[in-house]
This record gives sequence, structure tokens and C-alpha cells, in this order.
Amino acid sequence: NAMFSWQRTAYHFQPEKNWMNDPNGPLYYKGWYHLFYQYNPFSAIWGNITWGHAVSRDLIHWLYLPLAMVPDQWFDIYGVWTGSATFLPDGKIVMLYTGKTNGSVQVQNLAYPANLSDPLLLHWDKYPGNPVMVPPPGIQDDDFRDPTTAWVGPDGKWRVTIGSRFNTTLGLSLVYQTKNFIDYELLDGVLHAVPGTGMWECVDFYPVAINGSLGLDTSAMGPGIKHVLKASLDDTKVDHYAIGTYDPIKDKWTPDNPKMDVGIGLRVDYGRYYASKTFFDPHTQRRILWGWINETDTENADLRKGWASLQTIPRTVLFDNKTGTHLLQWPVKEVESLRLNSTVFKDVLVEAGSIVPLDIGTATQLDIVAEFEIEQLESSTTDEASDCGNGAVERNTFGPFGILVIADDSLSELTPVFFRPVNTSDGSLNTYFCTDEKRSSKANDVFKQVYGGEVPVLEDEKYNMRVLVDHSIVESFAQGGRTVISSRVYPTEAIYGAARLFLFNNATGVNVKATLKIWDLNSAFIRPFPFGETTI
Ligand code: DQQ
Repeated sequence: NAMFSWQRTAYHFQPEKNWMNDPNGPLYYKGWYHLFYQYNPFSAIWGNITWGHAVSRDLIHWLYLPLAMVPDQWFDIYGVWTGSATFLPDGKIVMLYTGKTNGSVQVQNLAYPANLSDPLLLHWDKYPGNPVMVPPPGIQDDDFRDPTTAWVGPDGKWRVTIGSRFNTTLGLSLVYQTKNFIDYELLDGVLHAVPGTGMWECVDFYPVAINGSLGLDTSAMGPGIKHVLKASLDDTKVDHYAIGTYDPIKDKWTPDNPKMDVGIGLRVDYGRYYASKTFFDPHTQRRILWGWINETDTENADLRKGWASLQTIPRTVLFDNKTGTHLLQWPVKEVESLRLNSTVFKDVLVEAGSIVPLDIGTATQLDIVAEFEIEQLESSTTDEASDCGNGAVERNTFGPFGILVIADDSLSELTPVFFRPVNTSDGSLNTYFCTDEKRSSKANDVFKQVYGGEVPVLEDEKYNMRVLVDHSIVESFAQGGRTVISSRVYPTEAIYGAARLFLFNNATGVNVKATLKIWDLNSAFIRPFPFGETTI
């Protein structure tokens, strides 16, 4: 299908055709990374939800496999919905997933690989006694879904948490205990609840090390460890997280800062992003985060182009012990294997109110690392927009400044990725990291937003960003990954060889010095598994 073919990405995971949503059950097994995903085999819009399946040696080059699970039982006939994998100490794998039953009830089901000696885990058996959990009293039939990876407590019993809500608006996560993954006991109370946040989908719950750069197994707990609780808020379609402490005796989690609780504080990604899920990669000792990037064009456009949605580049997740308040997300290092030639620009002066082209040729597949320093020219006021404002056109004393990606030569289309430092009443600066889609496409049937959030910039730090550009997606990481924005753009002019890259500084009161290293990125091989061929 050649329709809108320039919007297909070159190194992001997407199915060959049709609709995809949440990442499911990511895991590493016998040398292969496995990704399952919510998939409609029949159309480019949501429905008929099955589990698509793909494998990779390096998280970047992917091979599509046959569907892993389809809706063919009474307990999942209206959809094989989101779930997570757990490794047992004896090497077995259990997959818990939500099924929508023939009576439209959301239940939790158990599945396991039919053949553990198959590294591809091609065949999955559904436990014949499914469902293993049904909505408990007080929980609505359609408010009970997306079981997490299980973890084992000090008493040797496994726990799994499942998002829900009570009385429409109290978002919460239930905890079940099990010894055998067949019989489950609902614990009194909840892992955590936050008023006003509504239904929690795709809860994720995992430990992070306070110090060091290694990820932790989901069952890790004790000194030197904090726990992250993430919920995808159904009401706003936004992924929120908070960092806190898990009490494995009471099975309760408490946020470090109640003002930054789940759903009212930090976001995993400030752009178009939802239903994220992490897994522990024992092979490289990393915790790796997947996230679903939905479209912002219309369903009609998706039907015409024949596909919808992407997954982000997998990201490592670590606790940021410099701020003590944020996670750090960073593209897995394997993406650097796609780097081709690079260009360095050192100390480029970008004067207040100017644009500087960066002569790198075609700019559709890039890995950009940029650092900015500011030199103040005029004094500032404190009554300036203290967020991303109306985007890149709204001028403050200190910003916005940054880069213009997926732009054409005449700047008829462009997507600014930028910092906006804002003066506060105590004389310090608060910095916002933003992406402005307002002029990203001449198409008028596209939802164009200004995205962004605050990013801590510490005293000894320059402003820095890493930006991955891939035709119709821009993934941007500020200050080492404290604040992240994924954005879908639909250029009509800035495509193929016409796409360019610029620096810009729309501040009124500062000059900016920019230093960048920019790599062209190769395309990744993402194709059907070559069954029958002798080499891959
Ligand atoms: N997507 C799945 C649900 C989940 C939602 C259905 C989140 O299990 O709650 O496709 O995007």
C-alpha cells in the first residue's frame, strides 16, 4: 500500500499492516527478545484483539511471528487483552492476560508456552480452567484488567497487581496472592489508590536501584531500592508514574511525595504515548520500557494507509539519584548500531530571534545529541508563560530555543523541539521541555498539539537533549531522560530528501551557543521470520 508510505518508519517497531496498540508480555528467552502486542489482524482500527508476536536479537531488528493468541475461548472471545509475563524459579514462564468473556466480563486468564525448548515460543496453551480471576465484589465487570508481572514476597507467595477503579473516580490497584498461578486470593485493601484519577489501565509496578546503573528483577526489594508505580489513566489516556516505597508485609506502596502521586504528578512521556510496560532483561541487567504511540491523524486516514500505531524505541529505566525525584529513560544502546555517518557542530551561535540551518542533507532518520548554553542579553520579567505556552512562537526572555526537525527548506512544515526556561519569583529558572506540532503538517485532518512538561536542570548542567527522528515520529529526551516527549507528525512537504534540520532561538533576551553531534541512522530490518531459510 503506497498511500502515505513516507509515514512508515524505518527503525521503529510496527506490524506490516493493520492496527496495533499496547505492548504485551515483553520478555527475554534463550537469546531472543519477545514482544507481543495488541493487534487487529483484520483492520487498521481497534477491534478483534489478538496477540501479535515478534522476536529480536537486539531490540532493534525484528522478525514477525505468527499470532501468539487469538480470541477463541469463551473466556477471551471478545478480546485477548493486555497482559504480562513472569519467569518462575524453575525456568517456566507464565503469562497472565485479560480476556473479555462471551458475557463481556473482564477476567484474568493464564497461558503458558506449549514448548519451553522452542526459543521462539511460537505456541501458547491457555489453561483450560480459565479464568483464574474474576471481578471481585464492588468492582464493575468492565473495570478489571491488565495484570502485571508477578513478584514474590518475603513469605514465598507471589503477588500480582491489577488496575481498577471504585465508585467511578477512585483509581486503584488490587493485589492478589498466589502460590501456583491457578488459585488466587484477593488481599484486603489495595496496593495504592488515588482519588479523582479514574480507571487505571496497564498498571506497572517495579523496583529501581537508588544507586548504580543496573536494572532489577521485579521481585527485588529491600535497602537501596525504591518502587515505581505506573498507571495508564483511561480518562485522559496518559501514562503517569510516581516513585515510592513498597511494604511487602502490608502489600502497600507509598509515594515519596504525596503531591506527586500517581496520576497527579509526573508523566512517563509528555507526548502521544500510552499503555507502557517494563520488563527485566536478565541478559544485560536492564529494566526496559516499551510504550505504544498512537496516531493523531483520522481513522479514515489510517484505513487508507492500512496501518496504525508504533512502539517506541525500547528505553532503559533508571532512578535519577541526582534529582531523587525522577526516572531516567534512555533509548537502548542497541539503537546506536544503526548510526552511520555523523556531523559535529561546535559552539554554533544562535542569536536571539534567529534560525540557523544545519547542513546535513536528508533528515528523516536521525539520532541527534545537542547541548545548549545561554548568554543573557537583557533582564527578564516574571510574568511569562510558565509552561510550553502557545509553542515555539511564544517568546520569553530565556526561550524557546532548540531544533526544528522534519522541516522543509522553506519552513512551510517544521516541528520545534525546545527548552523554555522561565524566570521564577525567587530569581531561579524553571525549565520546560516541549514539542510543538502546530506547523508540523499542512494536512488539516491531523490533531496538532503543543506537548511538554517541566524538566529539572541542575546547577552544573547545560541544557541537553537527545532526539530520535524517524519519518513520522520524534522521540525527545531532555537532561539525560528526565523528561521525554514522543510525537507523531504527518509531513506532506518535509518528506524523503526534502526533510531538513535547523537550530532556532526565539528568545528575546538570550543568545544561545549550541553544540551538536548528529548521526544518520540506518533502517532496521523488520520483516517476517524467515522460516525455512538457513540463516537470518
Ligand atoms: N488496551 C487493552 C486493554 C487495556 C487497553 C485492550 C489500554 O487491556 O486496558 O486492547 O490501551
